[in-house]
Amino acid sequence: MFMSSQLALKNMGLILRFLGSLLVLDSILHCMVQAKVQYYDFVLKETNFTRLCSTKSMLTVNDSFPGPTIRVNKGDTVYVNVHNKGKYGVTIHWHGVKQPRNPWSDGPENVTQCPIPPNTSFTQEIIFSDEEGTLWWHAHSDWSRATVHGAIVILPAPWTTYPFPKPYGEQTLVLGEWFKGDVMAIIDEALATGGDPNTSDAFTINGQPGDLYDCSNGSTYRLLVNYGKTYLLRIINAVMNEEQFFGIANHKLTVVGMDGAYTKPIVTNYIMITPGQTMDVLVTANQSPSLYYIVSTPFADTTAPFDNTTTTAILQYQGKYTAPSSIPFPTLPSYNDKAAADNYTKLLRSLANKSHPVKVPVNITQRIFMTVSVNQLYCPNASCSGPDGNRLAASLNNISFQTPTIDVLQAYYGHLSKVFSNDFPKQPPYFFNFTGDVGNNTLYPSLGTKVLTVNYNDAVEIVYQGTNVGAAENHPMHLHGYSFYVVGLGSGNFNNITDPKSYNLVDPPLVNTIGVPKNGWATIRFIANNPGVWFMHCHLERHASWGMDTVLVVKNGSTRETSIRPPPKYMPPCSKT
Ligand SMILES: *[C@@H]1O[C@H](CO)[C@@H](O)[C@H](O)[C@H]1NC(C)=O
Ligand SMILES: *[C@@H]1O[C@H](CO)[C@@H](O)[C@H](O)[C@H]1NC(C)=O
Ligand SMILES: *[C@@H]1O[C@H](CO)[C@@H](O)[C@H](O)[C@H]1NC(C)=O
Ligand SMILES: *[C@@H]1O[C@H](CO)[C@@H](O)[C@H](O)[C@H]1NC(C)=O
Ligand SMILES: *[C@@H]1O[C@H](CO)[C@@H](O)[C@H](O)[C@H]1NC(C)=O
Ligand SMILES: *[C@@H]1O[C@H](CO)[C@@H](O)[C@H](O)[C@H]1NC(C)=O
Ligand SMILES: *[C@@H]1O[C@H](CO)[C@@H](O)[C@H](O)[C@H]1NC(C)=O
Ligand SMILES: *[C@@H]1O[C@H](CO)[C@@H](O)[C@H](O)[C@H]1NC(C)=O
Ligand SMILES: *[C@@H]1O[C@H](CO)[C@@H](O)[C@H](O)[C@H]1NC(C)=O
Ligand SMILES: *[C@@H]1O[C@H](CO)[C@@H](O)[C@H](O)[C@H]1NC(C)=O
Ligand SMILES: *[C@@H]1O[C@H](CO)[C@@H](O)[C@H](O)[C@H]1NC(C)=O
Ligand SMILES: *[C@@H]1O[C@H](CO)[C@@H](O)[C@H](O)[C@H]1NC(C)=O
Ligand SMILES: [Cu+2]
Repeated sequence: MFMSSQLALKNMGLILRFLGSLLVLDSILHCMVQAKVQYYDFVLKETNFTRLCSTKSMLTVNDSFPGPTIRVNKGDTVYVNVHNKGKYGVTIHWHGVKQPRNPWSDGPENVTQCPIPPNTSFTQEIIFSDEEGTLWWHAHSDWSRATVHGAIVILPAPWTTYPFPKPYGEQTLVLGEWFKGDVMAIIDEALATGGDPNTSDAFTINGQPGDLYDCSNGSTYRLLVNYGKTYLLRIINAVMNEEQFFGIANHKLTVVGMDGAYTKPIVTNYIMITPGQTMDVLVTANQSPSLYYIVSTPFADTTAPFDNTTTTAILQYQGKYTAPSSIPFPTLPSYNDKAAADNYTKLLRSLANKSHPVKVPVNITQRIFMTVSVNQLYCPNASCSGPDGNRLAASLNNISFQTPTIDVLQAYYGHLSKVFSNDFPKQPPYFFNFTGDVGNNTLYPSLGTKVLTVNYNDAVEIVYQGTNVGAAENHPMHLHGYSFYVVGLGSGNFNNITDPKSYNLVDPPLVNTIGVPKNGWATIRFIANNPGVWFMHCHLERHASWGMDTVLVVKNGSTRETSIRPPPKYMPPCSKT
């Protein structure tokens, strides 16, 4: 493939030289490498699946779990016509795709669109720009993303290649979560009682729980490899509520990319990957030909209930050998090993070389300090199932996000009042020892649909401060419409004098989701050069459901090219309530 395209390039060179006197070379070359347009149809419908000895009907795209992969080259545009043949309204989000000027196709329910009603369809235009590597798509309404998700593979642009030797093969590994019950019923029940949602019954790798669960060992996912070859594994964490440690027995992992951008290679025995993140990993099949376990276990540094089970797949060498009496199993950090998780996260760096330059904003024009908390709301007569008969909630800067019934984008673009307010604060209501003995400080948040507005081209810095209010844990914060540089991470309260001195402004990782350490902080920076309405939220689904969300509105610049595009002819309607 690579050889032949190199040859093609050489021949092209000759032809172009020949034509050179007649035509402008530049414009031919431009046409030749012009981005492709692709069309996909996604059919959402209920299908029966059997796992863990029982069968249930669940919503998937084209009867597959995980769903179909979208494969593009960098810079392509894809139209996906989403046909909803399910029972309820759904939306689809293209996670990590920046969608320049085009929030209309981004997807979060009642933020950029209302749900696609059953028996209707909605065509979304997915505009790729500088992303290269692995991203994914998932439903963005209620908890439907548990079963409605799939990979997005972004290959290098034509006639360019990876910043590492071309792997012999590549494979996507989607980490998922299996609930025996109906996921929509589970979140509905939790929101009705105010308590914790039921935990899942298994994790999965490419839809299969693996050898450690009942009725599962016959269908464990197997990754076939040839001795001596190197493979690119595109790992996607599509789990709902738990971060994951991942490793392969006896094999080193070399991390080369994350969230659709390249990283400096990290050689490691394990990775920690949060829901929402993707990691591209090279693995060389250089051990004795045999079978080796590929394992994913939860990282959950919390007192909240979580699924404490382990999913496995098998790395299987091709060829003749005697199968081992027991398959080697990797040693992964224990479920609450915060140090192991933080150590790994701190290793991440942008590739930052000549062909992959880094431009970290330094002259900050918008400074935001944002507390990230799990909270409670009073229930009449202490009648809820949360602590002290309260209802569990969550907040950013002490505001628990209330989802509107008309999408924020439509309201912003059409100047509708009373859908949202513009007063999301740039600081919490007051400062206290956020990560110590917090007492009742900000235990009870206020409610609102408040958005954070910045100007076009603002240099934005956000310090996320994890708090010990409610239940402290690692929070994977995700921003739509952007990738951002993570310039610093630390434990305890952020110190605005000393901590900025340790910022990495040289090669910080460029990501769309960052795990804010439990009772710690993370600082991100980006240039607000994508006008639109962009959701920001914790990617632990129960926290997002409880209100750990807000919306970033980036105003238009002064020209058409720096302004939000006009809406498509059709958007799914919001129901009159
Ligand atoms: C999904 O199914 C529809 C109908 O069978 C088909 O036309 C479409 O190509 C499929 N899409 C993908 C991505 O496989
Ligand atoms: C799906 O599974 C349910 C429960 O096992 C069963 O009643 C139903 O007939 C199945 N539907 C199809 C289309 O197979
Ligand atoms: C969708 O259309 C099918 C077939 O016409 C019909 O049976 C079903 O009730 C419709 N669903 C909804 C929610 O309207
Ligand atoms: C949640 O778990 C409880 C206890 O196992 C069970 O009774 C309940 O039916 C489950 N809820 C749902 C929606 O599956
Ligand atoms: C799965 O496990 C069962 C029970 O331990 C065992 O009898 C069976 O051989 C296993 N099947 C496979 C494919 O490993
Ligand atoms: C989780 O599982 C591990 C290994 O089986 C066990 O050591 C640990 O106690 C469990 N933790 C919780 C909170 O259930
Ligand atoms: C984390 O990194 C520190 C400093 O390099 C090291 O001392 C510690 O052993 C590491 N902890 C784990 C669990 O890897
Ligand atoms: C940042 O601002 C300072 C002072 O206005 C200016 O001298 C410097 O060139 C700016 N740096 C960048 C990278 O824009
Ligand atoms: C979104 O808005 C619709 C009405 O347009 C409403 O039915 C739905 O419940 C809202 N979704 C959420 C999560 O609040
Ligand atoms: C905050 O609380 C922690 C834990 O109790 C304590 O170690 C720390 O000294 C406190 N910090 C301040 C500034 O009081
Ligand atoms: C927190 O507030 C509740 C209700 O106001 C009160 O009963 C409780 O004593 C307070 N706890 C602390 C530690 O202040
Ligand atoms: C620095 O942090 C303190 C609280 O620790 C706060 O009062 C002060 O306003 C902050 N300064 C800036 C410039 O953000
Ligand atoms: Cu969270």
